[in-house]
Amino acid sequence: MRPVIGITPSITPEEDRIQLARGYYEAIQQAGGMPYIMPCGREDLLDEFIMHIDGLLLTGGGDLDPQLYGQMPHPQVGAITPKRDAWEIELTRKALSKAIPILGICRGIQVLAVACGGDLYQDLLSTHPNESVIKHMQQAPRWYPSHSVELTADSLLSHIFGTNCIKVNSFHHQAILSPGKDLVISAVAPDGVTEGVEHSTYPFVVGVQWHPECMIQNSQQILLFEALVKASVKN
Ligand SMILES: [Mn+2]
Repeated sequence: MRPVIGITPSITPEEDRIQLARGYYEAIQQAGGMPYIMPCGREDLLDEFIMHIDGLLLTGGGDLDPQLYGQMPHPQVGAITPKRDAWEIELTRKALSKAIPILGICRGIQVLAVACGGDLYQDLLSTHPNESVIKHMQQAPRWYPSHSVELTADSLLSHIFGTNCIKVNSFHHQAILSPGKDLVISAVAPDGVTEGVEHSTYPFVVGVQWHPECMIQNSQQILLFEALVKASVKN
């Protein structure tokens, strides 16, 4: 049986629809997993939701409410979705407490950090201390790798990719400021912006700031999904 990978969809600002880019569930299928799209639903059912999944994929989307990490909103913060924020953070904490393998993508790495008590730069161009930040909101096609990322030697990410330097796409105006308890930064852009984290004790809890699901046709990025699925196989 394929391991069941829970996937969190986006919720529209009007909160009347959920939506999910095809790339996420196609990547999970291609990697050998069974995608299970989890509605952003009742928090009192979270314990039951958790029982149905072997792994968790936190997807991209809009900005988190900065109040969740103790900041007032910067003018550059986009539309926020409080119901998704609350549900996804609680889901992440419960998954962590059960050592369920997690892959967080883009917003997902930020959810992971905030769930672990970390915080974010609300807008890289306005608030990052490095004045020469590179372009992290690329205007090239979504599959195109627009900047390099250095992976920490001997990190989980470096083992997954089999190298210490990869090229990735980039669609974010925020990034991790401090990763939170037990999350370690393991991937960094040339300007010092955090692009990847992993948990120091759980076997597979990984976040990436890029969008690997847009790159699986042309690159090694399917390896990330295969690593999640492999970690989610029940022994
Ligand atoms: Mn980037």
